[in-house]
Amino acid sequence: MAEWRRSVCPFDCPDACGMLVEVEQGRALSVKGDPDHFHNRGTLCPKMAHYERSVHAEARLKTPLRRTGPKGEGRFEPISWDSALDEIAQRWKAILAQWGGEAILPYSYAGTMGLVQRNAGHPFFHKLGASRLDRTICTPAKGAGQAAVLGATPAPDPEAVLSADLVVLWGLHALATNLHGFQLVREARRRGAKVWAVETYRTATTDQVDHVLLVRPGTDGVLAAGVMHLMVENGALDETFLAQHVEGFEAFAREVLPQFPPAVVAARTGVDEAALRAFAQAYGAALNPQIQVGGGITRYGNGAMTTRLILCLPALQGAYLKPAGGAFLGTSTSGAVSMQQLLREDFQARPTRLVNMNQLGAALDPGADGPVKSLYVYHSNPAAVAPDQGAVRAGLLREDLFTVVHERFLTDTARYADLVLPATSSLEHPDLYRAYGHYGLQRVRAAIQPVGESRSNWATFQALAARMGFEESLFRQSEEEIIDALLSGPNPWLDGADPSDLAEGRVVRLSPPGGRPPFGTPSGKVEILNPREPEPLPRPLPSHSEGDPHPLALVTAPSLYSLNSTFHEREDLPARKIASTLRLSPEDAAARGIAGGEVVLAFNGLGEVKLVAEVTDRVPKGVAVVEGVAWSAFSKGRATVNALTSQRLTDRGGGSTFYDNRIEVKLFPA
Ligand SMILES: Nc1nc2c(c(=O)[nH]1)N[C@H]1C(S)=C(S)[C@@H](COP(=O)(O)OP(=O)(O)OC[C@H]3O[C@@H](n4cnc5c(=O)[nH]c(N)nc54)[C@H](O)[C@@H]3O)O[C@H]1N2
Ligand SMILES: Nc1nc2c(c(=O)[nH]1)N[C@H]1C(S)=C(S)[C@@H](COP(=O)(O)OP(=O)(O)OC[C@H]3O[C@@H](n4cnc5c(=O)[nH]c(N)nc54)[C@H](O)[C@@H]3O)O[C@H]1N2
Ligand SMILES: [Mo]
Repeated sequence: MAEWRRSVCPFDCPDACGMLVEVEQGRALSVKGDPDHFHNRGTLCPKMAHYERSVHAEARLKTPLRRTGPKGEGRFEPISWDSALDEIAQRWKAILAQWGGEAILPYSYAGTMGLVQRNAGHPFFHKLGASRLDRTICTPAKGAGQAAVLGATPAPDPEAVLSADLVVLWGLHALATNLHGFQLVREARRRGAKVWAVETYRTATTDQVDHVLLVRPGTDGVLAAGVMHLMVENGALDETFLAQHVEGFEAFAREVLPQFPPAVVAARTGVDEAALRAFAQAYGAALNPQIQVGGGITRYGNGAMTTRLILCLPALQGAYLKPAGGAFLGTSTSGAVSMQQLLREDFQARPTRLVNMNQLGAALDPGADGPVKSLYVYHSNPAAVAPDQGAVRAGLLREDLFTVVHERFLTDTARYADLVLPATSSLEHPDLYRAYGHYGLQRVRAAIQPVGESRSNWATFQALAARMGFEESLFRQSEEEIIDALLSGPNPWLDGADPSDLAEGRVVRLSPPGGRPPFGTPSGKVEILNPREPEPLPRPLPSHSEGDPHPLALVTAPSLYSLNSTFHEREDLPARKIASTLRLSPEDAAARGIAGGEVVLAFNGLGEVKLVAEVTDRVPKGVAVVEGVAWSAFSKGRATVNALTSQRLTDRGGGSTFYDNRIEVKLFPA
């Protein structure tokens, strides 16, 4: 008899959807959205609707593996856990003795968002004295820009958007990346809100909005300044709000905005003057607008500054005190669970060096300061998702680098490993989940037995700790005990939550403290002028690639049918085909003699990638688009899209600049 168990989608998406799993004899037969979950209300995205196909995929790793062929080729033999763990401990002890702990580098990101499994390596690597990884591959520039203007001001509830009369999706592919947040936007639209999208090309999201502004990649700061220039000109300002709750508006209006009249803005952004005026008019006149800021604008050399400029718009509008809250950049629930008891920074003898994860290629360079002799990768796939793939893969090829990869599948990264360890999927281990798109917290038990000999991140680090002789009692606690500890003690975020809901795996609503005003900045105001920033007044910055002579801006956007490099194991999803496709405008294709379906070479100073051209007027001239991050195995050539992206960082926050690269394209020589 099958029974239904509660679980959560573990992946890196704002929604953290509640799911029900149909289990029979230790196998997951099917999944469906949990109808009792307040955010996803019974629906799942197309990727997760058949999660059981990923969990029980033929390609799941079932035993530890040792490499038998050259690095990168993917030839391995099965070995036992004991011999894998012994070998790791022996190699690491030798490296510690000869090179010191900093020669060992952990590399992880967000294969699972569960608080225990995601952070399972921290106490271990702190104790080991390994190099620390600065986990900045996603959108820290957005956080830095937000912090500069709003400090720690709590985000509005996601449902606040239902009251809005105008919504702007700014660099947010909500239909793909935040489906259930987008359902709220669609509901607001049904109630009469006008929805605008600011994008670089036409997406499935822009098909469902009222107005689309296509901006030249990386120029949104100029666009925002141009809108504010017109708001000043139109007198569409909330003078009372500006006087009471904003720092630095006069200086901004005097020193920055005059440089951005419509003609200048149209020329730099590619948005024509009439559209710019219509947007400024609509935004200025709205009674209760909300801007949703996505990741798209932040993956540029100017990402933090662009975020600051966009967040000035609701200040001029007075929207920050209106019911929709002015701006939504995701919920901030990091205060909800105190993680120190798991992270254990106190296990470090001293803070070791910090390696920016976007610069893995540089860190693995044999000439780098302080060599990396061993890399331990868990729930991440840097050979595919990290920028400057050529440098990353050259590093992974080093014979003197001892690489261990803990994975569910033989990913591009795992193919370079000396040892591969099989990982559980989220249905096979317990965890605790919070979201970045709603205020829910959910505790999940394992729904099925581990597939094959796979072990969870925590169980693997426990075994490694035992091999390394670490005696701290934390390493002997079970996952369930750690979750109990994380949930114990007084916690105002859990006021009103029923402990039995948590214990039984139902989602509970968190109560985030605070409201506004005052705003969570030192001045208590919205800080257009922030004296603690290197640039106290926001003013548009050029992106890194402005001036790069390669003619096409490469936007490596998210795909509806994958999540970064996850879900490419699934033949039933079109992820593989999409990630191998380069979309070009008819003008750019014609100028190069390229027709749809032809194999092309996209290249720049960093590398070259073989892709299949799709010619479409949904992409404007001067832009090239690849959606998703492919696996080499399902690509035209070995290199995939990140062979074209650079290790350069954002202006603030040390973030990735995946969209800030230029390329040229030519027909692949027959
Ligand atoms: N289906 C699916 N869902 C996902 C993911 C996925 O890969 N697939 N990834 C997950 C992760 S890790 C994250 S961080 C989030 C990110 O999700 P989002 O917040 O949506 O951000 P991005 O994916 O960076 O990009 C959103 C859009 O920004 C556009 N864009 C690029 N450059 C610019 C620009 O200069 N200006 C403007 N206005 N727009 C620009 C892109 O074309 C893209 O459509 O989504 C998560 N959810
Ligand atoms: N070109 C380009 N590159 C990008 C992006 C882009 O937009 N364009 N987006 C970037 C962004 S926003 C992000 S956040 C990063 C994401 O980078 P990653 O976090 O590395 O994301 P994934 O590609 O999803 O790889 C996660 C891996 O974890 C494995 N996994 C899942 N669960 C577990 C588990 O419990 N234990 C273990 N050990 N493994 C597990 C999965 O099988 C999968 O291979 O990629 C970045 N790369
Ligand atoms: Mo991300």
